[in-house]
Amino acid sequence: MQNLGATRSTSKPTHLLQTPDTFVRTRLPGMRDAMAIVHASPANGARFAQYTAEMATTGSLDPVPAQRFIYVLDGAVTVTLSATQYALEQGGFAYLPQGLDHHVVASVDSRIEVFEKPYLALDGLEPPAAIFGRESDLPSQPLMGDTALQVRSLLPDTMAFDFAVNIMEYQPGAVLPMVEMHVMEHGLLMLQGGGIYRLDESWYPVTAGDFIWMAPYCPQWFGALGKVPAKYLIYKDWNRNPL
Ligand code: UGY
Ligand code: MN
Repeated sequence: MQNLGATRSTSKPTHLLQTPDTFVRTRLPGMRDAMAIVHASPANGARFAQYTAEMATTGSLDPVPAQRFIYVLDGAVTVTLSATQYALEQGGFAYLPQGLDHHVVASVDSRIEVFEKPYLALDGLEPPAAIFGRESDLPSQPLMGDTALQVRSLLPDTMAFDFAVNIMEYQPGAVLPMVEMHVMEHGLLMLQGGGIYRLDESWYPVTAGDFIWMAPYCPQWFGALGKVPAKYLIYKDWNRNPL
């Protein structure tokens, strides 16, 4: 049917909902045979960058002057650090510290979620080293005692990290136990299922493939709907002085 100009996507000062029908691809410096859908960046008020990189087989990403976290959505990539290669498949992830020379190369046609943020050093703390892992190898914890809402932290919970990337999984009908309002900002990609996201004074139906950015202090709440668990990948800045 002809496009009639309707979409669930919306851009507000406190939040952004970006649905796949509005995705526009762009090339970024250091990308070969790959395109980016940039979801969040300083252009919309975020203090980090988040994009989905769609990579053809042998397509690659060069390092950027920031920390980088990647999560494999589909396909498989190899991360090369000087002499060592790390293979990541769906659900695999890597934390790559700022200044670490590395290359990300797609072994097959792949989609990866990329987060980039300038590192905020803390006096007396060694910056973190590179980390490679797999979502399925990590334990999950119930959120505030609710076993129907499980949180998996992909990065260690230490002050050396100035951001976190977590996976939150809600059984159908599970809800965030409170409306949150906090200093941290979020970048969120719906991986599976769906539900209703409250952002500020609006309630949005959301589903797998949608992206949400939440500014600091944006009131937020989620309730899972449907027959499969709802699952999202969520970034937040933290562990640093708010001044
Ligand atoms: O970590 C968080 O702040 C998380 N509970 N927020 C959210 O799911 N919107
Ligand atoms: Mn939150």
